[in-house]
Amino acid sequence: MRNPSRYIVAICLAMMVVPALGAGTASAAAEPGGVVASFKGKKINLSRGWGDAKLCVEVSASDVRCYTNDAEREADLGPSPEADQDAVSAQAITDCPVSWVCLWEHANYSTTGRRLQFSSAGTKDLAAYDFRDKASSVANRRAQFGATLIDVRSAQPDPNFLVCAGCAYNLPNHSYIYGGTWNDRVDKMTI
Ligand SMILES: [Ca+2]
Repeated sequence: MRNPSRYIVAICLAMMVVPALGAGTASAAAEPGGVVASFKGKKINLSRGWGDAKLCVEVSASDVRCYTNDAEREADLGPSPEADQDAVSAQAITDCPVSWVCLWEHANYSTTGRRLQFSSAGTKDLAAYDFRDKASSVANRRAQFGATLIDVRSAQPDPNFLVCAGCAYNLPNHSYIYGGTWNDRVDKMTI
């Protein structure tokens, strides 16, 4: 018969290895309580604040990068194809590159606040990006596929706001079903 103590040691080692593997295969951007992004060569948990970052980009579900301005973004990700920038009127909407969906912290697509941009499909929990109840303008610069803004309500249906393909909205100008406007209400976004 095998040495029982050696057998127990093997089981303990296996139990130690399994959680380590689980952590290693988790999405690089997903962390309990927030999304982890790269910024100036470091990792920051966006749910705890953006620091000096003004712009965060979900390059993929596991690759979120932040910058202090658009010039840094273009230096890293390449210039944005802006051939159709005249298709949307207000000038700062075009800060959101074609084929992306962007949320701004302030109204009028203002560059004075933060901007968060996505392209990969899925439901984005904005709390994980420190953007829950903070979005004031939105642009969907994709040629097709709408985006849906969601305000999560307990014990009531969650109100939705559809952002059609190619559309942009200043959320303080859009009334909310239970009163007030959609300004600073969005909790999640599905794209
Ligand atoms: Ca909300």
